[in-house]
Amino acid sequence: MLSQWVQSLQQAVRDRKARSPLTTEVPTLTIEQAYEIQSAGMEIALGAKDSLCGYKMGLTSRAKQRDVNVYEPIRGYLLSSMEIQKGDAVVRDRWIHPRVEPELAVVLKSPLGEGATLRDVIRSLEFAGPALEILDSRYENFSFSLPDVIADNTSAAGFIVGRTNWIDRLNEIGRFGVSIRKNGAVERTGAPAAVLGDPLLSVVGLARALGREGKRIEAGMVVLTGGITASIAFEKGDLIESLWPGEDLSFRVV
Ligand code: 0L1
Ligand code: MG
Repeated sequence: MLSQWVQSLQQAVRDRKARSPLTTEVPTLTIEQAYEIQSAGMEIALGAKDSLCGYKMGLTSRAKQRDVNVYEPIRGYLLSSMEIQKGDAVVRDRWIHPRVEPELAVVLKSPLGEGATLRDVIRSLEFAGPALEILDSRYENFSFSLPDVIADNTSAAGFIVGRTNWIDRLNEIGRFGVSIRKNGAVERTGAPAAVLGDPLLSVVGLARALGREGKRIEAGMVVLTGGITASIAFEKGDLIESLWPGEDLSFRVV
């Protein structure tokens, strides 16, 4: 019964054409059903030879929650096909109406799941550094309710991870400033502490949520901890720059 909604969201990705929120047709859609739709979408991608390379948390900062008027942290999956290498051009026409936001990315050296604690996350850290997430809601005008955005894999579309590793500066990471410029003008500023007060708590929440489903964050997977600021729309020709301590993570849109 849910499969038609899975197909419809996949179709929106393929056609690069936004649709109305699922809840306009299924007002009773539950959070559990929305995660089922998300998982079924992932299985289709994996069956089409893509691979799971990590997970993302979303709506973990007030700035992001206000941006889309949804006030609940959510989680989604990251596919290898979504990763863009630093320095590569970003092709606007891959997506419907893309936006970008700064995030702290984390990679663990040992798996974490059910019952994970902040101390476990700190002990397991291999990498904590700058990243950009590209979002592309499959809904018109990025307008959706909580079950809609969960079913749509939390608008996941792309991501770029930087090279700077801050694991020796864990006490400071929350206060690291990031600014995002579009075509030279500063559009957003923020700091990772905007994410739940400590973005590593986002990793704890993700590990526990996956654990409840018998899954884990595997070693080597990328975890995006959630947007620090509201996202910014971009178009062909734009230059997006994110300035972090020790690294500029930027791209030109072609
Ligand atoms: O932080 C996030 O990645 C939230 C994604 C879902 C909402 C949106 O499309 O901005
Ligand atoms: Mg995000």
